[in-house]
Amino acid sequence: MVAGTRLEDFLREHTTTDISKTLMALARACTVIGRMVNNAGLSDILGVTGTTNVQGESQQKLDDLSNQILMDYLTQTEICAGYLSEENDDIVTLCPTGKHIVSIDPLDGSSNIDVVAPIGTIFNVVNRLSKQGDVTPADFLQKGDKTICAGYVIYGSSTILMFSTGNGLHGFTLNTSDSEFYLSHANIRVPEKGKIYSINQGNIEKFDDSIKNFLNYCSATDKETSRPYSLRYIGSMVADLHRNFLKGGIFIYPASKGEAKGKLRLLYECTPMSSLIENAGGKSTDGKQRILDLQPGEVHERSAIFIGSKNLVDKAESFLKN
Ligand code: P6P
Repeated sequence: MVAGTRLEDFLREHTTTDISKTLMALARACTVIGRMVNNAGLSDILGVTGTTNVQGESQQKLDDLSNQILMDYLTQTEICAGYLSEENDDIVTLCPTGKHIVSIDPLDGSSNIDVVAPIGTIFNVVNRLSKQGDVTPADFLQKGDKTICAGYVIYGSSTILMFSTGNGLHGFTLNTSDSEFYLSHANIRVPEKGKIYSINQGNIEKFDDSIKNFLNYCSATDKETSRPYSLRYIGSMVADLHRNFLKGGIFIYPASKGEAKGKLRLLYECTPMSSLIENAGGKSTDGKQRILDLQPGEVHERSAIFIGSKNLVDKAESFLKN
């Protein structure tokens, strides 16, 4: 793998034509979204549309626009049969004769748009189970192990596409002068011994005692294990996980009082990130089970998540068992 390889050339060499078409459509859609995000402050698209999504969250105008752009680009591939999005109440059939099922969070962390914190698009691709015609819920309710391609695009100080098709985790950086993505991070391996923990500490009173005990472990002084670890939490899953992928660490969004299965969505947040972390040598569970082994029951289902460096996920789980 040669640094600087153009995305389209990399995909031609390392994956199938169908996955290449779906990934290129996602990359081109996210290039358009990235430009909108970078210019959000300049045009009257900040603020809310006055509508709310299935999560009951006020929809930022960029959420809506990003969702529509992704559907348009994926429809043009004629490969993408079905589409599930945090911004749509129900599943959508895009191409009745297509093969791929795409689950997406079009603009994760969008509440950070106005404060210019990094945000991103998260996606997961599986093959449809139904033969053709309208997609069915069963096409989407597949275990994460069936993922054929997962990834995200982070819109930050640079725009980076990170993805895996099952053979390692690779990062491509957008060259804004020619709008092409170039290989910048080949075969990423998440450091096994992380020293960063990411969690919304403000919710500590809602956490189970075992989580509180693990947080005390992270903040205790112990030279041998390089503690205290550093608490880093941006409140944007893509940004927190991108840092932890590169530097090591653990991201936790646990179940808590009032959020029985945590906040994050299984099919288009937890599953794609878990597929990526495992392809980079890390680990991801719901505290008990491997995320990619979970059987989804409904498309907007939530899951607790403990994801990152293997040693830290193992350590966190050891507290949960006590
Ligand atoms: P909290 C953003 O709204 C998001 O879905 C993730 O990107 C992020 O990790 C999480 O929610 C933050 O949630 O409850 O800590 O604000």
